[in-house]
This record gives sequence, C-alpha cells and structure tokens, in this order.
Amino acid sequence: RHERGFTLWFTGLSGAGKTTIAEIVEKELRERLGAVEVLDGDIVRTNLSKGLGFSREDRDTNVLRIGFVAHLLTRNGVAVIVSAISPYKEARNRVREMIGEDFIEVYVDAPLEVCAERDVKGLYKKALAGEIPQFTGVSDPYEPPENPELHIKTNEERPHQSARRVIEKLEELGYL
Ligand code: GGZ
Repeated sequence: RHERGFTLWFTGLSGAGKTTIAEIVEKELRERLGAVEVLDGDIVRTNLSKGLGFSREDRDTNVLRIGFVAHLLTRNGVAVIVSAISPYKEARNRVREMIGEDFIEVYVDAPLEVCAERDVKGLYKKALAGEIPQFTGVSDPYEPPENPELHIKTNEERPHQSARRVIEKLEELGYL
C-alpha cells in the first residue's frame, strides 16, 4: 500500500491561479489516493488564523501555522495541498525544513499585470487605487522562490495543463 505523505505548496500572487490549479489536482489525487487535504490561506484565515492581518509578522504566523498542520498531516501519509501567497522566502524555507524531503514547492507565476487584469475579486482595483495598504505585489513585497520543485507560468498554459505538470512531478518523485 502506497502511503507516503507529501505537501504540495503553491505560492504566488493573489490571482496567479493557485486555488484553480489546486482544485484540479485535488480532484485527481482523490481518485488516485486515499487521504487528501487542502489548506487554502483564504479559508484558514477564517478559522485557524482568524484575526490575523497582512503585516509581515501576521503573514509569517499564518504561513507557519499552515506549515505546521501540513507537517502533521504529511507525516501521517496524507496528500496535502496548500495554497497561500506565502510571500516571504524565510517563512517558506522554515516550512520546508519542518516537512523535509516531502515538501514540494510550486511557484504559481503570472505577471502582476496579468493578475491585476484578471482581478477575480476586485482587490487589485482597490489596491491600485491606494485603498489596500499592504497588498501583495502592489504595496507589499512578494519574494519569488529561487529553487522551486516546479515553476508554473499560468499566463502561458491552461489550468488543466498546469495541473497535469503537477501530477507528472508527483509521478517523477515516486508519490504516484
Ligand atoms: C494579499 C490579500 C490581502 C492583502 C486580502 N494582500 O486571492 P485571494 O484574495 O482569494 O487570496 C488572498 C488572501 C491572502 O491570504 P493568504 O493566507 O494566502 O496570504 S499570506 O500567505 O500572505 O498570509 C487575497 C486576500 O486574502 N487578501 N487582503 N493585503 N492578499
């Protein structure tokens, strides 16, 4: 029986496509594996991280909490999918150290202009108008991963193709 856990960690700007790709990958993993869990920053912020804002400290706290839960699940054989902006390299690397070799960092990359153009939730419009003081990519930093296991450019392929590449990476690493 195959039950090596792993954490797929999707990092990238708001609107880059993290959640969209995560949903497609989740569906496929559910069909092929037993236990799958998704931790989405936006949702974690309504419960586990309720009350946290977007200062560096609060973002790091949020990311480390998600990382800790991902670590617990991973060591119990669960396939974990995280999607969180996780803008700071240092916090992501702390999570990488916590989870070890089963941490798979996926950089979900789209140019800021493309994310702002998509503007699924209307947040970029507000941020660009100066109404959101610490908005990632506009009025707050995003530090791209230097050596992600996978680098996906969502303005160059369809979500299903991106998801396919994630699955192929898992196969290559022996998780599927
Ligand atoms: C970035 C913000 C902000 C600010 C609200 N900066 O794309 P979304 O809308 O659905 O997901 C984003 C979410 C960010 O939560 P994360 O937990 O992923 O962030 S972090 O990893 O940095 O802790 C976005 C929305 O909340 N949002 N205000 N100022 N995104």
